[in-house]
Amino acid sequence: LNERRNLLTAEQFAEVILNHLTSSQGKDPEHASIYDWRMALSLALRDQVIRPWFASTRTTYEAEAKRVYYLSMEFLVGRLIEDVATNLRAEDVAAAAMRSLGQDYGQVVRDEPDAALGNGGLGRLAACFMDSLATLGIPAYGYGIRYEHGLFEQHFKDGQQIETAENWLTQRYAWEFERPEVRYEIGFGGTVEKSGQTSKWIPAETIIASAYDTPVVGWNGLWANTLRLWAAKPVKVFDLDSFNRGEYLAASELEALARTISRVLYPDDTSEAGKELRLKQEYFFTAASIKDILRRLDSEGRVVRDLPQRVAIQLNDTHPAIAGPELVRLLVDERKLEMENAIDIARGCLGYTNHTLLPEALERWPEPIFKRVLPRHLEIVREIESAHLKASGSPVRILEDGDVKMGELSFIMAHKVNGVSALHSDLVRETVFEQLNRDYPDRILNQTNGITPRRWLHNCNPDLRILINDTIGTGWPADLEQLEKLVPHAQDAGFLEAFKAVKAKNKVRVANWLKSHHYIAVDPDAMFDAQIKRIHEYKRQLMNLLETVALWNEIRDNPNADWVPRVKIFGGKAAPGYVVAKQIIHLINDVAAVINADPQVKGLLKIVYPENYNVSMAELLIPATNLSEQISTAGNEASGTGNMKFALNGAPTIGTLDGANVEIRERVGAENFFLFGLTAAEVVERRKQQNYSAAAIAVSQRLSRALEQIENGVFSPGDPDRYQGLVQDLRQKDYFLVTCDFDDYFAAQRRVDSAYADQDSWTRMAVLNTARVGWFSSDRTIADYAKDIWNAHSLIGGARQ
Ligand code: 26Q
Repeated sequence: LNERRNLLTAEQFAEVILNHLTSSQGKDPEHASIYDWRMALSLALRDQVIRPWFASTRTTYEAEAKRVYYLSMEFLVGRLIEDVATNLRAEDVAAAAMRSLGQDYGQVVRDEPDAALGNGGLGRLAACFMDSLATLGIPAYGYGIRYEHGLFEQHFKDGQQIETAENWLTQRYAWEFERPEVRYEIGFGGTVEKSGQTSKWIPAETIIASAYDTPVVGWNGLWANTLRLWAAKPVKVFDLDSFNRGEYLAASELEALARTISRVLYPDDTSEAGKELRLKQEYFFTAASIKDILRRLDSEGRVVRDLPQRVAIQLNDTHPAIAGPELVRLLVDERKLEMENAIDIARGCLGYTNHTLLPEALERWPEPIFKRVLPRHLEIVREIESAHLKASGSPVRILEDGDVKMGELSFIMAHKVNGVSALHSDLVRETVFEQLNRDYPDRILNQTNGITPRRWLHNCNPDLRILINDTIGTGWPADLEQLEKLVPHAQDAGFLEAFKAVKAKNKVRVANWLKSHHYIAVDPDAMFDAQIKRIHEYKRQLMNLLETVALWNEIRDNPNADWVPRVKIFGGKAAPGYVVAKQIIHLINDVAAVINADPQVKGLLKIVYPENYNVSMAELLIPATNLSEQISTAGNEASGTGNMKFALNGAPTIGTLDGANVEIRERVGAENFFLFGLTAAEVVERRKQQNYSAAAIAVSQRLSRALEQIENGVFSPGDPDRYQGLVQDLRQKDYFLVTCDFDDYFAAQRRVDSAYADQDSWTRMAVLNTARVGWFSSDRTIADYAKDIWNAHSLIGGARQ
């Protein structure tokens, strides 16, 4: 183990840091800024990753092992200093070295901006998977886009969301290696030339995909894989022999187009009607990745027939779905395979993960746009469709109503299709892909999501880490189900006290941060109740807020009752074009302003909504949370992963039977989970009824009152009509059944109050949540993908030590 890890002493490491400060940053200690110190520390850590990185490449080559390629439009990585330091088991050495240099390690760690190349769950899942692939020692590459601007920064102005461009690359990114020699030409548009049986695509425009590699080191530093992100650059030297002579656009236009492609992450986490630039982004990074995969295959002396045996390509949703047609195009047009043979080979490599059933989130591209950008690929999609129709007799088409349907394309081009929780996978079988599931009955399987325990417990909750280490030993970060050894300690008063003390300390940390960074005072003894995630109607932040208003009313009506003090924490961004989500943000802030200023509920109820929720904020808030809000309308949240992070850090859930909540509840025990709400099947039935929301409102005094207050301007006195539309929609439509689940939710919250009042039993519940959610480690998820989808193997024996 230590052979590869090869730890330095703190003294030696300080030397390496100092060398980087001078040689890489060009600063002496007297003139160095915190940025300089951070770069020096990061580069010194990066140095330590190189040896396992090279060794992993060599081992993979020598073992002739199958490689996994994870294609994703998003990698929501967050900060890396602590991640790398702990995976190398060098955190003490790094902290001591910085201290010896007169630097505050923690402050330097927090100076690192988040790499926010993702919107939310899907992007963060990709980052957790990269961590687990490296920890398990599975040879893998992540492929994505090196956006110049990650997810926008959120500010509140008069309670409303304002977006500004995120700018992580104004500072140098310490972890990446630019690979100017790894470049591919990527074409767009143009025509298809036919001669006899053969076709050749003559693109009208060409840009360069240029690689940037970040090593991803696993637990114990035993293995490192590569995250390869593509940046778009203009073609400097245009090869007139390879491309249509003189057909290219003016050089300035080419340059503008090129730079635009990797400029910015689309901030929507449900697709909106076909934007050409988005399709170009998708093709850009997918085509570059496929070319890279084939070049590696060639360089190892393999032939394309070997592909399925050598290469597993996983599509993170449909965003890289063009991988299928692109691979087929290269095999047919350039390597002269028969079309049907090429399709079969491509399918042998491809897996597709579905992350949503929401109809508006299923990608479709209008044929005219698709044809304009990718004319040859449209022909190939037709060939894929014919082969599918012929082989299966299925009535399902890829091209329908003038659109190219990327879900159907992905399904048909993949040998395995998976959902991300048991419930979601069932719904995938029963709804969107019902017919295709009949046509290809063994194709759909489930892979319940997971989270990396290194970032989401070991690193973000150091005091709980220490308590667990002292109680059950240190094996759990690489084998999370060992947390079950905590179960007997849920009966041990001393352990419960210590567990409660950790949570209390984490709450004080958050209270101090809210005070210093957001000028908000909260009582760390109050219950911290958190709903942190993207703002979406189906996630029902509005229902949480209505419950808050109802509770406010109740407290004012009975000021002398035994209320359990609560802090309601909201966090999350709305897509800039999502009008209703932005109204919900505005309303949360408006309600917060009124309730937080009301002396009658002072010390009993407070709303906090810190702006610009991101991965680092999650790492701060989750360890300090008592109650996890997972309240989506059943059947809509594919899995959720925040639900797992909260449970792991000792926050019981109040939630619906949606996504992975179902499996979390099964594992932690029904008595340790606050269940409410309609089931997915009941949701379907309820939607068939007439005026269900009016009926629900009519029978609920509490709800009626809260709705009236909002629509009459109690929370927007200067603009009393502000929320009429929002409330009208609840009264008349309420597609996500906020009104129908409200009373049950309110009642569940009061059960939470009673349970929380008994602190010993509450802490026992919290401990049992931590102890029983080990299965939701992304190591388990990745091991199952490797076995059931990829047929890929670990090349290290001893990850679990
Ligand atoms: C597509 C086309 C055009 C523009 C944007 C998009 C787009 C971008 C991001 C569509 C969807 C997304 C992200 C979806 C997402 O994060 N889904 C979440 O995935 C998690 C991991 O599986 C689940 O836990 C969540 O339940 C699911 O909502």
